[in-house]
Order: sequence, then C-alpha cells, then structure tokens
Amino acid sequence: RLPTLAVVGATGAVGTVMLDILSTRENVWGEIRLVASPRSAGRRLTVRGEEVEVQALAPEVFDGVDVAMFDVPDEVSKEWAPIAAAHGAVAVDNSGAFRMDPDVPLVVPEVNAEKTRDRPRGIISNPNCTTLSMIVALGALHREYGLSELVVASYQAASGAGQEGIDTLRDQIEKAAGDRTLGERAGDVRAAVGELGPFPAPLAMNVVPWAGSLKDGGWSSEELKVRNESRKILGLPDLRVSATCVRVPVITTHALAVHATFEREVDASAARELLAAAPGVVVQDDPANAEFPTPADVVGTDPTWVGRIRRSIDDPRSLDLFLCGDNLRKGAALNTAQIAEVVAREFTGS
Ligand code: 2RA
Repeated sequence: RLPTLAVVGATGAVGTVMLDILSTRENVWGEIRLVASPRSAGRRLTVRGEEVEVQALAPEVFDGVDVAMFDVPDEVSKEWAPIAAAHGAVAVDNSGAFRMDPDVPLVVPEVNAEKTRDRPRGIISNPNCTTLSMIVALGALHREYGLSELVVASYQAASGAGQEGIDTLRDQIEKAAGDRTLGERAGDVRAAVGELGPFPAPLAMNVVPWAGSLKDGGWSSEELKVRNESRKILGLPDLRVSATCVRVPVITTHALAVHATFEREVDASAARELLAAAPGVVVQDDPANAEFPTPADVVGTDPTWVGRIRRSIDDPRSLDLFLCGDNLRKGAALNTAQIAEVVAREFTGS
C-alpha cells in the first residue's frame, strides 16, 4: 500500500521547497497531509498538482500517518516529533532537536541509508544544511581514502536563517543599491542598510563570521554542528574537525572550502573521477575555462557540486576542494524527502 505522509511546517521556507520536491519526484505517497501552526491553518497549498488545505498542528493530524516530516523550529520538533511517533508515524525531523541523540539516527541516504532502520524512538534526524552541503562528496572520498581530518570554512546563504534571513538580505540590498559611494568608509554600509534581522552585522556588501549561537570556547553552534554531525554520519567519532562558519550575501546555496586529510595518499585526478562517479555529486572543475561551482549557478539544483580539486602542495594525504549545495534542497527538504522515501519502501516493499 502507498503510505500516508504528513508535512509539518508546510508553509515555511523549507516546507515550500518540500512541496515542490514532492510534486516533482517519483510519487511514492498515498495521502499527503499538510500541517502548520494554527495561524496558517485553512490556507490552500498545491502539492502534486492538487490543492490541499493546511491543518493546524494537533495530535489527531497524525492519526493514520505513516511518515511525518518536520520542517519546524527545534522547540516545535522537540514537542511534536515524539507525539507523531507515539501515534505510530516515523518522524523524519529536519530540526536540531534530536541530531545528537544516540537513539536517533542521523541520515544522509548516499552515505548511511542503512541507519534509517535503527530508530528506537521512531525518529530519524536530517543533518544541518552546512554539513549536508559537503558530506555526500566527503563520504565518497572517505570510502576510498579514509578521512582523518577536516578543516572547513563555510560561505552560508541568508536563507539558512529562514524567510526572515531572505527578507532581511533583500531589504538591505535594496537600501544599499544606487549609492555609488557605499563601502568606502567604515560604518557607511551599516548606517545605510537599516535592520539587521537575524544577522549580527550587515549582510549586504559584507561577510559575517557568525551563524548560530555562542558556545564554549568561542565556537558557534553552527561550527559545532559541522564537527559533531560529520563525525556521527561518517561513523568516525574521533574525526578531527575545525570549522569557521561565515554568512555571505547570497540568497540560497551554501558554499564550503574544505581541506580534507586522509589516511592514504590522494591523487587529484583519481579523486575527481571518484567524485564524478559518486551518486548525488557533480564535478565542475576546469579553472582554465572558469569552470567551478558558484551559488548563483547551483541554486535550485539537487546535487552537491565540487570544484577546485587540488592535492595539497605540502601534504600528499590532503585535498583542497570547493563545494556548493542548495541549502534548502539537499541541505534540507530534499534530504528529508530522500530519507522519507527510504522509509516508504518499508510500506510498499519495493
Ligand atoms: C544556517 N545552517 O545556515 C543554518 C540553518 N540550519 O543558518
């Protein structure tokens, strides 16, 4: 039988992309129920070409649901994913609430699809978008060369901070546009752009070395997510990881510069071939012809794009790479949909 799916958070930035993804991927679902906060209940949204009325989040919406996706803030997931699981649904959660729970698998289907069955709480977690924008490619390299260390600098898009992030960046760009003197004096951009929204500094005409909340040692929560989630997904609890997470004035698509060190010597051409053959990865790496991935060219696509693949000059066991991934698609909605499809096969037997 075709399983019943609930999409919780259907009206948010990720939820909107999810409806598009559900409308364009192979249809493995019977009924699809759309769920959101009471504020959005009653709205009609289109999924698979049909209008569906949004229901208010309540325990009854999970009656008869086989898989419930959650694209909502941590505190909403924390409360409601266990309620969905208690109603018999498998909850696939895109928040940070359960990712490091040892009884909740953290799944990227191209890397560790088998973990979906190992779900004692009835909950499966989807990684954070920054981790997701690099981990499919790194998983493929790890299988061949054995990963021992990652040094990561992220270039994160405004939509990682949700619709408010997108709106803030668009407003700031609008306010900064037209003034051909801006950016030449300290503080002039800050004075011009107005509201900072979810960012701690102006984002238009700027880069901001911060995402998330402050943790011990001066690390940001986002940087710790890159470290802890990479370790869990790759099954490498001792992997050495250092990340610096930076917000850049891009609407959607995260980029990352990664210095990856392996147990064995690496070869850039062999790595390029291996990545080109890896499911979910596209290699675009011909700098002589200005061929490398950029967020402006990658946005709206599904794969992880990799370019600038070089063997470290000083260490034959290290590669330097530049990666781009749409943070709302593979970084959020797509990976959640892929996990849900793996679970759906348990119902359809395919
Ligand atoms: C960000 N990774 O880009 C976060 C969102 N989960 O802010």
